Amino acid sequence: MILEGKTALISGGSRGIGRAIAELFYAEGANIYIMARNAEQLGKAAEEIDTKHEDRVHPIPCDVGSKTSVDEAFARIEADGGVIDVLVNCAGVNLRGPLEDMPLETWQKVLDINLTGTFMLTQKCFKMFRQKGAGKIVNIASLMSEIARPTISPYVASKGGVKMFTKAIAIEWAKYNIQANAVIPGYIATEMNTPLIQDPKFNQFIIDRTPAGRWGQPSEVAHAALFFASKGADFITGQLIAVDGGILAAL
Ligand code: GCO
Repeated sequence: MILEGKTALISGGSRGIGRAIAELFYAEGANIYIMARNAEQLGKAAEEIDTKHEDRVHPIPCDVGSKTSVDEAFARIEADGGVIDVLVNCAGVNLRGPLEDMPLETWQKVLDINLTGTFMLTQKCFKMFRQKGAGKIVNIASLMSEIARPTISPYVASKGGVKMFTKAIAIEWAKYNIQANAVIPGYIATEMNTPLIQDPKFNQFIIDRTPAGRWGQPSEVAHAALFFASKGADFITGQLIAVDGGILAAL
């Protein structure tokens, strides 16, 4: 098993892409901490992911956009004796609306969760990585790290930031045997994208513009994250893999 004996922390692990990553990492033998804001949903997800009842999935309620909450969450992980080998920054929100009317609070919230949350979790894991003499960070970026689409300006800005932050970590911590890479999911059928899937015009637009002719599945993104988390990627850092059915290649 690829992650046997490893401990992974996955933010946004109760739903969507984060959930699929947690399931795959679990199947590959990892001990897992999952974070999400909704404690009830998170607890339920942890039970469901731990299909073998091995007590290998630990729910840590956390709002990654809040420093207090992140501090508390890490205090819990430390008290639990958890030392992280692999951090997956997957917690993310997308609040849509025209740029001219975008409230500052909306901008701030998206940036706090998607970008500042990634920064805080990354920084928190440093000590643990140093303790182990190695570390892996897998950031979940987005097609919107590369291209933009109207009405999601905070999301686009945050994901552009996640891409460049990944490179910043990679070059600064390579000397510590810490690798940071990012996955670029294309259009994936998750809850976050439900409004888009349910909009017949948008749905058709995505199908027409994706060379593969369909939406992607969360599990398809998880396999790219697993590769970056694996030993096979020990000399790969600061890189991005798009899991997008060919969208970027077609531009
Ligand atoms: C949107 C979507 C985004 C994209 C994703 C593509 O509004 O465009 O909600 O979440 O699906 O980021 O990578």
